[in-house]
Amino acid sequence: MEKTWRWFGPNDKITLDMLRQIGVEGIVTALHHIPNGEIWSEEEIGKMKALIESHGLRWSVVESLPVSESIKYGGPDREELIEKYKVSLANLGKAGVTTICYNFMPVLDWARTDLDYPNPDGTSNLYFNRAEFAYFDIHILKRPGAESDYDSATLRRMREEIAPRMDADAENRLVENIIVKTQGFVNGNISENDLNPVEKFRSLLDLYKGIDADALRANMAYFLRAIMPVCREYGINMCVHPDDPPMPILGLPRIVTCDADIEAFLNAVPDPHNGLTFCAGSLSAGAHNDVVALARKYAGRTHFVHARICNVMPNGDFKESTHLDPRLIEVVRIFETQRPGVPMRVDHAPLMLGDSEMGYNAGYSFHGRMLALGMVGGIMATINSEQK
Ligand code: DNO
Repeated sequence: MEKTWRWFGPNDKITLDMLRQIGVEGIVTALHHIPNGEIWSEEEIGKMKALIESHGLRWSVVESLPVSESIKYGGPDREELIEKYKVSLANLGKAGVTTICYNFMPVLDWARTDLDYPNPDGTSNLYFNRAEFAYFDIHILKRPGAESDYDSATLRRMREEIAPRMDADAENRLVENIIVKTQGFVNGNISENDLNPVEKFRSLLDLYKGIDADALRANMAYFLRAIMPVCREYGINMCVHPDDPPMPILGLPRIVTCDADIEAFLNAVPDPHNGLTFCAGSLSAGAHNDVVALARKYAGRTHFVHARICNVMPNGDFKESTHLDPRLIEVVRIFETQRPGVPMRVDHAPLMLGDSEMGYNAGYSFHGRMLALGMVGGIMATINSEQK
């Protein structure tokens, strides 16, 4: 696989020179300064490409070319937004940047309740606490009917363990973690400058009233069918990121969560340019998924790999595991042998050795990711030497 790294552009505290030193070959990035829904011009794409190449690297993957909410829920301006998306794709294609990661998650991209969960060795990890998430949904967001979306054990844990330790500060932290800090830097809907993120979030949820999983699926297929001619013309591979976590949340449908979902969107638009980002971490955050079996099944339609993995607890909480987890070793083996050149990046590695003082984006530490890339690189080298 090609060793890539998600770099957030010239404002990223991690520089391209640093990345060259640690064996990164390709860059995964986006034009983060262009608002969602606006065209990525040839000029802006050219500038980014030249900057990356001037450091001896290549622009391997766009993550993400964001799909506007209105395309997802089928709003009145969706045709116009799809046309703009097609122009951006064509401009990327002309520049030879042809692997495009996107997601089709309504309103909220990835979700975690804790960005700094302490490990016994002094490092810390991302963590998803199901009962804290229920508290956010029921008591902070106050979503009508939210309670019926949680099992009784989670509700009991929420009442007995979470509610007693919630004060205004703890509630703010939860809001920050779930809808602010994890969203802005991935061009999500809420940014650090929003004065009332919860209110804004409620109005975004309202846009999806009446949109169930089937309607969302139909909108995804509509979008994919509309862009496929451009993808064929320029050799562009679209690769949708699985939903993280892989299950419906906050009353919103999620449609890239499991084997049946993946099969459904691939079959709905059966074109090799319609593919998957195999994020082993997102898929493994659902106890229903056998991530190794999924890698085996979908390697042929995978255009981009996210190497990380989660452990799900019996209560539904999940936490990122080590990049040396045996399941991840198998996933790496599958892609390294079947799709040797496919771009791969690590993420969601621990905060360690001063990472937490650096103010890096959540999940995107430097030391933690460098160690993880070293681990995955070591697995790849071992697999290659065994094959000789
Ligand atoms: C989080 C990421 C996601 C992902 C986007 C792709 O760390 O995995 O933000 O990049 O959903 O569109």
